[in-house]
Amino acid sequence: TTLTASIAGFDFDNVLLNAAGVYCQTASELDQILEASGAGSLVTKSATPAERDGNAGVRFAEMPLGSINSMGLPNLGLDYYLDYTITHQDEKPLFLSIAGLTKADNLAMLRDVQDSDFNGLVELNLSCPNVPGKPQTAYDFDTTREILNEVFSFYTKPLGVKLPPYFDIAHFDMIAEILNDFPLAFVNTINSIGNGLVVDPETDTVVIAPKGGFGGLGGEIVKPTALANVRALRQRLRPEIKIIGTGGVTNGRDVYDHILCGADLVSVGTSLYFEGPAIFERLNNELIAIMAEKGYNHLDEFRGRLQTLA
Ligand code: RRO
Repeated sequence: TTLTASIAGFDFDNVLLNAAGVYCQTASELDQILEASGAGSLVTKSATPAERDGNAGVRFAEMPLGSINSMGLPNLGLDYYLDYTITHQDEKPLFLSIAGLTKADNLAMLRDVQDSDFNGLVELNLSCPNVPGKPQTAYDFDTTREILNEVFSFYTKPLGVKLPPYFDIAHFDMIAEILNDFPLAFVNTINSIGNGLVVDPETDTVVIAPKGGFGGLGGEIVKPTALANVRALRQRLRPEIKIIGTGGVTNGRDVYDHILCGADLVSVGTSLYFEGPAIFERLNNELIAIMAEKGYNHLDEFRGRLQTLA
């Protein structure tokens, strides 16, 4: 059995990586994913041009079947993650995530990456739900097209976008029509389900401090939304645009389901937060067991082959 996959000419030993934001803010966390786990790749915490502390107070909490966060983009700044990925890029193909708070910041960071020795993949995060006053960019279709137009006027290295979840068939159609007009290497779907609200029944309070308790939902509870987005985009995007499936992965069957819906790689957020980098080896072993049971030797034998009912 082999678990190999590829995106834009980059070959991965297996499909797993962390979801941006989890276990990827410091070199020590990144090292654990890179050196001491069964992950096929990693993505760095979304970077802004300069270091940020993020939102104040308790900003991550467990909830039934998942997590809620309003981190507010705490990160060590683009240069830190650029240095890390350039240093380690000969070990595995790596993803560098960037999330400017403005279009100008995104373009400036991409110019830096373009001019650097970085030779991996960039994930442009158009879907952070947690910066007060900054809407999730990819819910604004005109702005999304405008940003991609400007990006691809000069950026020539492999690039993908991190998308927010969509909830309407018309929106799947609209975002796919835009994405198909650009030479994207991949899309990553989904970011957290933005602006959920969790109540603590003991205290009658919210569970995180920023934004009055509103935050992005992750974990098991988002799996059906994640699978819908992977499937809907696979049905609409040009085949050259690969898909990273993110959302609701806690076991090997969840990885299998993402691939069945069309994912090329699969990333793990909330469950990685709770279980740590040992989760990657467990997920790979569970996926191999499911494939063995079904007689599959390679992911190509079932990727995208979800059956529908008559
Ligand atoms: O840092 C965050 O609050 C954050 C980001 Br940038 C994101 O893209 N998704 C998320 O759930 N949290």
